[in-house]
Amino acid sequence: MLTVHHLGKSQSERIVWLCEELGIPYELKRYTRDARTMLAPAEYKALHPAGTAPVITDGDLVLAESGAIVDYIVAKFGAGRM
Ligand SMILES: N[C@@H](CCC(=O)N[C@@H](CS)C(=O)NCC(=O)O)C(=O)O
Repeated sequence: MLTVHHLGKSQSERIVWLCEELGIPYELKRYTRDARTMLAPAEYKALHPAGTAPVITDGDLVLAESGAIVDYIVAKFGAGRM
């Protein structure tokens, strides 16, 4: 199952939008920024060495960088629609 690790107020909004537009099955896991520092929680930073949002997981795959994530999702789930 594709999981979108969604950090509020970040570029991961793009990935949620793409999944909704394609109508694909995915799990949304939400993470909240620290209310004072606005930084991502340590749990989020630990997902990928880049420590940035967005991140997706799909089986054993852990992928960062929004452009790479868009390419991956469109290639796997786009069915030639884009
Ligand atoms: N080039 C990266 C940039 C990712 C990036 O800088 N994300 C920001 C949020 S928009 C981030 O995670 N910053 C660290 C933080 O907010 O704690 C991408 O497109 O995915």
